[in-house]
Amino acid sequence: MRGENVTVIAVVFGLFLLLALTTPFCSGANVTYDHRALIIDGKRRVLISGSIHYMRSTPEMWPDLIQKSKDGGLDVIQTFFFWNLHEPVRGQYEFDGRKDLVKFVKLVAEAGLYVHLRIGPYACAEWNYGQAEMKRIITKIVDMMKQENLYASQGGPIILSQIENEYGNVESAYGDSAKSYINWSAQMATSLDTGVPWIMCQQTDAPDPIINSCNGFYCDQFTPNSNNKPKMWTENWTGWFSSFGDPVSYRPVADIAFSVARFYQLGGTFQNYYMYHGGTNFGRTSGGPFITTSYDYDAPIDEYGLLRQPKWGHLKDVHSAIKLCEEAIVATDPKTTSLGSNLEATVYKTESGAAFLANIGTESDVSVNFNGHSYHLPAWSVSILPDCKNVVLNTAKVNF
Ligand SMILES: *[C@@H]1O[C@H](CO)[C@@H](O)[C@H](O)[C@H]1NC(C)=O
Ligand SMILES: *[C@@H]1O[C@H](CO)[C@@H](O)[C@H](O)[C@H]1NC(C)=O
Ligand SMILES: CC(=O)N[C@H]1CO[C@H](CO)[C@@H](O)[C@@H]1O
Repeated sequence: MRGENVTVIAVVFGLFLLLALTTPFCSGANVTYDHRALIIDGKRRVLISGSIHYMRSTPEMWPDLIQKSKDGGLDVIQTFFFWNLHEPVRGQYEFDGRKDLVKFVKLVAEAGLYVHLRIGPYACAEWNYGQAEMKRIITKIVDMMKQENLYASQGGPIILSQIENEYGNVESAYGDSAKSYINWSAQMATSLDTGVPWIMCQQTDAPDPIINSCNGFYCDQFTPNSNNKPKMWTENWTGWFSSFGDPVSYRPVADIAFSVARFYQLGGTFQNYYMYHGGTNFGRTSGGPFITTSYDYDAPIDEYGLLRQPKWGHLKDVHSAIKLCEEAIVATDPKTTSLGSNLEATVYKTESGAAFLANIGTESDVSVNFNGHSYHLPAWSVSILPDCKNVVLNTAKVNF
């Protein structure tokens, strides 16, 4: 009798253990990549991402900001992890209120979006913190995400991580030691076994399997350092931060729309707005010198969480148009031909097909012939033709 009970308990316990161990993996997503795109559960994806730094808004604002991002056509929310915010004194960690990274990531998951977590730990400023400390904090944050099952491989929303940040911009100053540092960072990150790809941005020598990605106002001419890696754009600047004494920066939506359409036209499959919501530098967190407390960035969602029109709305339309081309974009490499001076036609030749017509001249509007039809292309604009024939959107025509 006793023996039987013990057996039953052991069997039940064993079943639970088996469930607990296997469930996250059964429900998890398999994120890999190839030459064309990130691959989620066997399917290449065209993804549109936007930056929201959790601590630059209040937790009360998060659900609304995330929903507005989803409504605006985003698939992914990207955020940095800010080390000095969470560990003001060595070994004393703070993850409450605006610092509640886990809560933020979970809210993004609840909205059905993915997360790109740029752990760094370097976010921006010209130094790094030494490798022992770096390994300690990266491991801590990765473990924290794993414990909450937040990686896609565990059923969570995180499909990408980032190690380091724009180190390539300063690398030449450090010679060979820079190379070994980058090799070490790549190995250390990969060894943490997150089950999702890592990227390094602005790092042309990022070692395999780390994907090197582009930051900038335009990234259409960028190519990754291996034919096995997809073309990814981690920071497309929607505006710029503000400094006391300088004019506030604005970037017209037609120009952002042009840069985004050009990126997908020329083979890109992942693009991120930096920022989609800029927010506020609370307390004494604004960087120097003379950066303002507003981190509005002229972003599609303004500092207060309100939609900035026509920016938000026009980009939403651009996202819908690009998504109509998704199947063609991920299926094949683009073929671009010249239609005249400053005029480029790109075709993704598949059964359905998709085409992009660009006028990269800044002076005049032009009429072009493509596949026997005539199209009007305003200066500095891209037309998107998901069926290779009908224009669903031209980036210069802002209908708001
Ligand atoms: C994950 O996907 C890749 C390619 O898409 C495939 O080769 C691999 O077998 C998959 N792994 C699992 C565990 O399903
Ligand atoms: C870094 O790794 C690459 C291969 O990934 C190797 O060719 C190179 O020699 C390494 N450099 C240093 C300084 O360790
Ligand atoms: C990193 C990068 O691509 N930076 C570029 C961003 O855009 C400005 C203005 O077009 C360029 O000057 C930078 O080189």
